[in-house]
Amino acid sequence: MHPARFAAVAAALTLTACAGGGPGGQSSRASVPAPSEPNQVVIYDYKFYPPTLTVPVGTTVSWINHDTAPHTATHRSYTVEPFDTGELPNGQVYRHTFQTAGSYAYICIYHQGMQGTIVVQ
Ligand SMILES: [Cu+2]
Repeated sequence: MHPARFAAVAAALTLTACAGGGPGGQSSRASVPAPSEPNQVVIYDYKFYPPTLTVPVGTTVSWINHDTAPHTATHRSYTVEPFDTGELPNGQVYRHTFQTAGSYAYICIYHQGMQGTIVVQ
């Protein structure tokens, strides 16, 4: 339909990818927004970035939602390190401090193809 428009979008994606992680992360950017704090998982375009985050014991990990759709980061466990952001609206941040080493897989309960893992060591 509009090949010029597609070309422009592709060029913008390439440029922002090459530019790397600058400050800010405004919504006009075509690439994944930069984290707003250390050890943060960015929820963007129905994915968790990075999909696997490795941190030392005692680290506070946060999730921020940059999609207009609400998401969750949910790890159901009756024993070790349960966490659940609940419904996380756009722009909201949830934090969890990991006290136990392990590998914690989590999903978005609304979009179960969204999967991430926090590795605590
Ligand atoms: Cu989701």
